[in-house]
Amino acid sequence: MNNFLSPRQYFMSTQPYCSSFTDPHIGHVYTAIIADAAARFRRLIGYNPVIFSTGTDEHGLKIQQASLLAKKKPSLFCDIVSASFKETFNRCEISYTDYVRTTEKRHRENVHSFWEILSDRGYIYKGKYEGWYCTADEIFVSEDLTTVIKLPDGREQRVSSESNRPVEWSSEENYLFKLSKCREQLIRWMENGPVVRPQRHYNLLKSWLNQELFDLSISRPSTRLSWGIPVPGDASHTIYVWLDALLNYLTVAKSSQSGTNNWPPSVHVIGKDILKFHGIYWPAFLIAAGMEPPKSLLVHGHWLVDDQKMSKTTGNVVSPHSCIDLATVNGFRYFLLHEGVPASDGNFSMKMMVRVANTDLADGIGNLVNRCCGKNLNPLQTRLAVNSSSFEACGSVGLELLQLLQSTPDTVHDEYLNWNFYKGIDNIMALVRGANGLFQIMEPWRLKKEGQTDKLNATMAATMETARIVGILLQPIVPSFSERLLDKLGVPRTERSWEFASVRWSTKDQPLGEQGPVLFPRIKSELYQE
Ligand code: ME8
Repeated sequence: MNNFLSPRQYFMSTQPYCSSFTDPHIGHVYTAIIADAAARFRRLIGYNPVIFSTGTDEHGLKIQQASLLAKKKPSLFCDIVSASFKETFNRCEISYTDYVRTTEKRHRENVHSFWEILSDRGYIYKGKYEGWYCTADEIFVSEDLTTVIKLPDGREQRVSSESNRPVEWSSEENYLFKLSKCREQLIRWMENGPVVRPQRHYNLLKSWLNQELFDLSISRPSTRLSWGIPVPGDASHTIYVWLDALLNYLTVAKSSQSGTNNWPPSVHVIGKDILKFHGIYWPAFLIAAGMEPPKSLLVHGHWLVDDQKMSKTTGNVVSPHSCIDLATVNGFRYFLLHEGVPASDGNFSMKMMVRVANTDLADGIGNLVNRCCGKNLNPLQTRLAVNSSSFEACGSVGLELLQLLQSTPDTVHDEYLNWNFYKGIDNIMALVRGANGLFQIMEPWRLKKEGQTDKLNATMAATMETARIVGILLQPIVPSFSERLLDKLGVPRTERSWEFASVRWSTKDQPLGEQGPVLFPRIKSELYQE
């Protein structure tokens, strides 16, 4: 095992979510679930503290317009939306340590002091900005990155080529940030190591940095944008929403126990569409302020739904709540982390989620635990002491399982560390298949009937040891499912950290915990059966 950070502290964040959507969709919670799995894993391997922040990004023209449409004051609109995001994250068992809202006082103060630092260091000047602005993306877009499309009603509309969202012409006096001055230092930051993962996003960032960087408008006249943080000393201008939003990470660091001693963050977890903001603007702002840029970025792909992009117009936006109602939070998290591959887009379907959860959680792990803990084969309700002869007595399948148990925790450790949760899960499921296979071959129900107690006990001990290790390894993926699994097995809470995820010879049987309801009842939904 190799731990890659010293001192053992970890600061990670998801981007704050944009409050113009009233309710989060599965794409929004995906970032938080990836970050949560990573944070929980770091805690299991002993990082302390793990600062894990998320929150809502609440300013900007997009939100100003959305609240107008909802006939609500922006502050009330944001209160409602932010509460909805927070509640959803809680339901998804996101173990954040700070939930930051960009409308908070601590954030406003941080933005003001950062602006003043940039200004004192000569990175801000006033100038005329003319160009296309995309409100949906909250970004100025140069003309060559726009295209004109024909709308269904025959009208023409200029859109951003990257996002396909409408742009409008704007010509105004703004404060500008000297982004052009930061290019060399950004390149040096990039060359410092694998700061951006996966590789394809690193390459993309490098290709952007090979081109000229233009100065960036960082304010809008408050006559156009009133919902935001005013420029210090010039209330006629409001600070550009991305500068405001990105600074949330610093707000969190400043308000955490050891303050900016935690700086820079270990990783920001973001979706692929906001790479430019986190990979160019954000490190540039920090470099300009004389601060260190983040140590790394983890960029994930997007979820399509039944092979289509999620959109309100198509009406295929999937709510995390409907997924949790159907498959529980564990089925939902398991599916996203099992099917999601950071380097590419994933395809979501309720049917697939039901199939994967039923196969792995109900039939695979649930079945294993039922067999081990059921009164039929385990009348004394104990977790039997395990030693090498438990595996030897089960013949070559037993020895194969032992070998797998000895190598899997390290493999899973490395896969989790490299953000390959799906590969980690595959390795864990190989253990589950191994233990269920052992049951099939050893036929403990037959051993019991024939009075072959030694072999029966060996089978039970080997499979329960596998279930214990599976429970520990799965904690970052499906925390409450693993907790119940380990409770059933009677694993003390003090013995659930990563160091306990290895075969532990013992001489003493342990009592099982309360059995209670089955671990993961099969999802029986006619609508989603294949
Ligand atoms: O970008 N699949 O907020 P946001 C996976 N407030 N992820 C998706 C997705 C999908 N289909 N759709 C969106 C913002 N996302 C800003 C961030 S940071 C200082 C400010 C992801 O609510 C998207 O990639 O528009 C992004 O990472 C996150 O959801 C929030 O998007």
